[in-house]
Amino acid sequence: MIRSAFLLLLVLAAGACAPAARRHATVDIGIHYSHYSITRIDVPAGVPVTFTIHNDDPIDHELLLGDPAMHERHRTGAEPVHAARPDELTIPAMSTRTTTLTFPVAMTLTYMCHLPGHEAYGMTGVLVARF
Ligand SMILES: [Cu+2]
Repeated sequence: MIRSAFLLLLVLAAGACAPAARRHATVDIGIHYSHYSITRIDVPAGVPVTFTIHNDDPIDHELLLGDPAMHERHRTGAEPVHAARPDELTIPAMSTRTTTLTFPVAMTLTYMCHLPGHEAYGMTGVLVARF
């Protein structure tokens, strides 16, 4: 009886120690004076991560997340607005957008705004997903 109670406590303790962040993570990003509020984001891999991006500027911005090849395509791309893909967002002036992404493996990506001059001005950051 004592032994089974001990095992039950172990099971309960294991459940209590499972971090909530492993089931779903959230990230808040501000945009002000054409800069992201954070330039490095660490997220857990393998769970949904919801990003909420607030644009406090009176002009539109973007948050495009991807690898170097993806960013190179967008530097010379012709899409004026991004709305159809969860990793490519246009955040209109004075507004908030949310998106949820799951990173299936450990990876390092960059995010940036590809509106003319914004990357060079510093609208870029690094996202690291790992288990
Ligand atoms: Cu921008």
